[in-house]
Amino acid sequence: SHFDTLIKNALIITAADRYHADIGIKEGRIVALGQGLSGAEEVIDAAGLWVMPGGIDAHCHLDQPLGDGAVMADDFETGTRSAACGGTTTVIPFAAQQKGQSLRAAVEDYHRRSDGKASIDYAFHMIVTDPTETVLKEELPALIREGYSSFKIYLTYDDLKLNDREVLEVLAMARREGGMVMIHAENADCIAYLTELLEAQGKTAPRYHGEAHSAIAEREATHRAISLAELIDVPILIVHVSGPEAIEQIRWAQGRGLRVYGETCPQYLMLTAADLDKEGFEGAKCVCSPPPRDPKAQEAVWQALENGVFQVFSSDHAPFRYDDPKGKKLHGEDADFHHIPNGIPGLETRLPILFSEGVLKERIDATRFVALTATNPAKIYGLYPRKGTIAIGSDADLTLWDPRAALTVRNAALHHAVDYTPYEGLELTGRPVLTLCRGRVVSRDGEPTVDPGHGQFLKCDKPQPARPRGAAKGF
Ligand code: DUC
Ligand code: ZN
Ligand code: ZN
Ligand code: ZN
Repeated sequence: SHFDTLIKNALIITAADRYHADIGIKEGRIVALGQGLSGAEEVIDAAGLWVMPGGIDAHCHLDQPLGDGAVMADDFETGTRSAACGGTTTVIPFAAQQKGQSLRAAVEDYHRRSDGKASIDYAFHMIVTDPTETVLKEELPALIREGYSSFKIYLTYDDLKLNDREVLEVLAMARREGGMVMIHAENADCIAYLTELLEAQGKTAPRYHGEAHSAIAEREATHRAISLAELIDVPILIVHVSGPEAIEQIRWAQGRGLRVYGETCPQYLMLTAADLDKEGFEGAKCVCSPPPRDPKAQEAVWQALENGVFQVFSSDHAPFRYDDPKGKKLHGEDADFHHIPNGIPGLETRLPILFSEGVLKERIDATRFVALTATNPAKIYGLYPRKGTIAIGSDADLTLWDPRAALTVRNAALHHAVDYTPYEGLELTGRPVLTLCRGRVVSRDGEPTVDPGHGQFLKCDKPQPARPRGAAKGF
């Protein structure tokens, strides 16, 4: 027959439009949008459901070996399965360079880790920690052209951070080659100073992580990243923005016409510093960097989602088990806060949280939900229009939402390998009931339906949003 799969009676919502139509799928792609379509092997009735582009989680960590002995619970199998059950059809985790390692070796390592294991499609951002002459002149330019067109750099963490001169060199290379630079913006010396001060006062509980990672340190590094990027005339994206201080810097830059993009994550909407201050060591379950702040910061993050300061909403899934000497309890339950691995899980809860708390509570509209969770990340990371929209010729990556279904978050019902969720007991409305990746159903009613290996590696184009503003300046 005409189509492999036909989705009937859909309320289609994209970043731009909302309309009723049927969706015809053949060989993994959308080949028809129209009313009264017929003739398919399989017909899915979407009456009463909202059909949106499958989510793109453009910031998550899977199977990353870490310096200090902590190990990640999720690999590409459990991580992508969990993402699929939460309505996501593409993830962009990291291929992290270790100091002294060639970037090429890092990328090959992550291909070995992911080959044949993913349920949904994936690309990689590189993490550049050692910008040697070879990396800047040869490896990065070649890899950017080969489909690894974005990478992250850090302004903090001893084993990851770049100094300002290195940042400038990296930005100049990105400008020449058309790569998208993601920046973790926190001031390393401020954090080290505050950490030592707190420790000297015996303030070592998880809650002090929040004080050491001051919003002022985040604001300063955000401003510095913006200034360095302006000097070079190259776009950047500030990742995991936690509150109003950094938001103001990004809005200021955008107001001056700079191509500065921003990303935030569910934890900055749903958690506060009070969650780091729970009984005993429980606060460790919410230790991430930057840390969750206060209710006023949550409100500022909502506003920046609503008014367009942020383009991207990602999970920053960083999977460390709680009850595990190689996880959050790496150095024991009475360990100083600064020995607790930074990061929390969230691949499967990202979309349901924003759908329930954002769309259904009318803080953002449904088209902005799609823009933040699929279309913008596809554009910013060079996957559009193959990914991130519902259009003829695009991959049939679709999430069917029941906007009336109730969903209580329970770790026991999630599919990651982490032994907790920071959102245990959270009551949400709306849930993804069917998720298709290239036309294949990858999850149904929150359960996986596909074997590992369905997911394909995606090469990313040089993103249009990474283009500099001005004419070439001879960098
Ligand atoms: N940065 C991340 O991108 N993820 C987890 C922790 C961190 O600091
Ligand atoms: Zn980071
Ligand atoms: Zn991260
Ligand atoms: Zn210490």
